[in-house]
Amino acid sequence: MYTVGRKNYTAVAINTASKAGEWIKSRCGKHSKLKTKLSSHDLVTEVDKGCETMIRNLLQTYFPDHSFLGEEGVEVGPEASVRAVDSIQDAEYVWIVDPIDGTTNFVHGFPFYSVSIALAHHGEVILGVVYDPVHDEMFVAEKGKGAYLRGRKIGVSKESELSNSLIGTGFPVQENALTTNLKGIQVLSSKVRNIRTTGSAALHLAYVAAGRMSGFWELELNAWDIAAGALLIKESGGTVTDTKGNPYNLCVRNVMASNGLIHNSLQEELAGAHATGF
Ligand code: 2AM
Ligand code: CA
Ligand code: CA
Ligand code: CA
Repeated sequence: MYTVGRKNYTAVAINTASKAGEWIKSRCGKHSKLKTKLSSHDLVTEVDKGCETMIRNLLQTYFPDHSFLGEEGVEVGPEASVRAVDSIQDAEYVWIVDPIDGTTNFVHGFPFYSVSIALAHHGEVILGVVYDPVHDEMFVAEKGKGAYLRGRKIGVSKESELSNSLIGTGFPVQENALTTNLKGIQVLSSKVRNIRTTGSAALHLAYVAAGRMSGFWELELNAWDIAAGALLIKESGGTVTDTKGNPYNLCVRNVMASNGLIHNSLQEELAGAHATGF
């Protein structure tokens, strides 16, 4: 358990994710107010907002001095997201929260979404929790202490060949990024065993950490989609970078994560797809 002084950050994060997850599961398919953000592909419900408020209130009860960055508290659009992440880079402690990662699935009653809660210390993620309430899977990582699922240590896959690798990605909402990613999918699909896209980036990262997939990449994500999952990847023995291979930090939007063994191959194939007009 990650403890500083007498404060047990990990226990609070797990309890908070658990409560939030139970609540969103009970509301799945029953939301009332559906709104769109940037386009009809980008949805938000009152449950996203209510869940974020619940998480924020719980965390602030325990840690009133900590900063908070949650998806629903940030103006819509990439520029505002980048500004919001910039503004918390230097905070001593900041909780980075996605109340529902996979809102489209949640809205459609497709049982695959998660709560993502990370704690960063001076810009470095030190705690990450991704909770899938449908399957009751709580993925937990603490800096330097490994990654766990239901109390058991998890590790990345040992696959070293792209051709034997199951890989995850997503369909970005922004048109340019979508066009780019479709080229990446086209190039990769003949090189890997198969590609999955589940609609929750945080769960994709958790699945790579648990060895259920060997790699994942996605474009134009935000810090709240990636932060907890990035620590899960590191602590399970994997590698997390941007799609150019630069080390992960909170500003990374084009993310690439893997078991480490296929990282270079994955990056080279994606770079090749870029070169052909990505
Ligand atoms: P969300 O469900 O929290 O919105 C699916 O490919 C991933 O893309 C999910 O993590 C999803 O998060 C995210 N996503 C959905 N709409 C997005 C948008 N407009 N910009 C960036 N990411 C988005
Ligand atoms: Ca969203
Ligand atoms: Ca998200
Ligand atoms: Ca969300």
